[in-house]
Amino acid sequence: MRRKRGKPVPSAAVATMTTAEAVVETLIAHGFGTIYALPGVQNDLLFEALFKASGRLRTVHTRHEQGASLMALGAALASGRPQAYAVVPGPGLLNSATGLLTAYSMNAPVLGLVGQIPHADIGRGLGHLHEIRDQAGIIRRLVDHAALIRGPEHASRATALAVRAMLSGRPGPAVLECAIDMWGKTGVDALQRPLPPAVRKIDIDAVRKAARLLGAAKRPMIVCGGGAQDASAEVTALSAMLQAPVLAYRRGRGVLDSRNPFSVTLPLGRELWGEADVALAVGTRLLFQFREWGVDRDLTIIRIDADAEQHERWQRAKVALTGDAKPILQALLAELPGRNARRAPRRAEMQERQAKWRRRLEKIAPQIAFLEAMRDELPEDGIFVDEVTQLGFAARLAFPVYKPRTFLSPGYQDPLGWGFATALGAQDARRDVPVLAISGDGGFLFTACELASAVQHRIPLVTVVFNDGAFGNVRRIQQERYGNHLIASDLVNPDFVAFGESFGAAAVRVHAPQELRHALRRAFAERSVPTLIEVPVGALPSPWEFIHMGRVRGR
Ligand SMILES: Cc1ncc(C[n+]2csc(CCOP(=O)(O)OP(=O)(O)O)c2C)c(N)n1
Ligand SMILES: [Mg+2]
Repeated sequence: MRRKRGKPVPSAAVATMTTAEAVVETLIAHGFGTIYALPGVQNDLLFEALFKASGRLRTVHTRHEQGASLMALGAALASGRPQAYAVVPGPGLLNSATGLLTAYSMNAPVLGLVGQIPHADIGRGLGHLHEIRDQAGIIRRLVDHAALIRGPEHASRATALAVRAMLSGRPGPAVLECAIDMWGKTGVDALQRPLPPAVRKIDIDAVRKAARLLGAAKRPMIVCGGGAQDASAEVTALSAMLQAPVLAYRRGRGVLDSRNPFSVTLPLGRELWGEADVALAVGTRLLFQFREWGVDRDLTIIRIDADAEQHERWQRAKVALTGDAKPILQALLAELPGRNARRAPRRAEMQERQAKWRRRLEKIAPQIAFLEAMRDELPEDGIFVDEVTQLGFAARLAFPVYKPRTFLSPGYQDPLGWGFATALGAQDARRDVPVLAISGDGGFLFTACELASAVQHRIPLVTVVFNDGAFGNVRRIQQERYGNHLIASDLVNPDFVAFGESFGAAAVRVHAPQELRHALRRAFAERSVPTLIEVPVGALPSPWEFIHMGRVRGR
């Protein structure tokens, strides 16, 4: 008799399995191919299980737990698949917290396996190694789904439930805790097959209403966030049908190819927001729009979001569709043709307006010249990972992105150090395409210890460090707003070339965009070891006037 999908599968082999082995087998059954991890005594038996399964599940160890969680995040973002990491409790968990927090803000499916003190002593405050008060409580503040593995019979199902939770509704990270004396216990009764994620039925009446509103709109516009990354074809078709510009700033870049003149980023996007009569928001918080640009009665907002609660934040949308963007947009595309007004082509207008903003962005020409060199050398499907640095701010505005999931920019967390470590995970998960990370001298050293992991695990990431000898962004603010009261913003740096070479990476220093071009060409052709390229720069012109531009509606 065939078992129904989702039912536990008992087998004779599981009887001798440990809790750890059940977790590992369940991860493998869910398609996990790698775990990013840093060992310690609480998890010794988990690593013993990973050792035995090493032909089927790779363990990539890092030098700091922040590296482990960020690498898992980068792998999840680049592959579009859930990824896992494992760390010890207490400091291990806290060291990994930036990655978890960023995964939460980016709705990325990252599973943390976190050790615990002896099961019976949890909560007793006895002072076990790495004990932390109310670890479960701390975890519950960081993720929506968390569980303590209570015994071998619970391990496989707990793992499957965590993976399902990560992929249901608004995706996001999850954590499983397991005590030092629980990993090795036997008594597994069955392995849990993957449980299908919860899928919402599409509200077809709401889709028809959205189609009517969009079809009648005079100046429709689409705004994409990270939730639109898997709906590129649909957004592209809808943009053409409606002659609607598609705005993406960070997480939504690449959904509509930048070579399409309807693909816009911030300054032009804000201008178009001020003119739009109907806006379709796809998987975005609409943060700039609500917080800075304004809304009014002349603008009808239609939202598609995986999270029903998102519709209630700021103000309720006229039409609120909850679920995955792709099938909802497919339904919308099917409903629209009969309702769509005849539309004059806007291509020439969009080309002209793009050209006007390109000229205005010449204010940040030094950054743009470096971005052009990087874009020209990075293949079309190569992945660019930004960072909170001058070149990162410019990239969010002006780096052309051709494909979904090829521009990784953290959401609202913007944690320094994310770039290098996250890019390592992206490059590890997507060995088939080159990955390019950029950092400032400040951000790079947050996670630079992972150069050792890059060399050890042969991850051929190319990293460009723009070195201005400062927390440049902070320094500029101190100069411009606080009467040049410079404090805690100057940096004494290592020799980055010697630093990179000492790890066994290829390292080079270049000064001009043209030199950067050649260095990148060599690095992408070689790809046998990680490459570090240092670019010494002076103070760069401020991009902020193109980012925080103020209200355009609802004055
Ligand atoms: C974890 C974290 N701590 C502090 C900050 C605040 N911060 C934002 S930009 C910045 C300076 C960045 O310096 P650098 O990486 O050298 O880039 P630059 O601005 O010089 O190009 C700081 C300290 C942050 N974003 N993240
Ligand atoms: Mg700097």
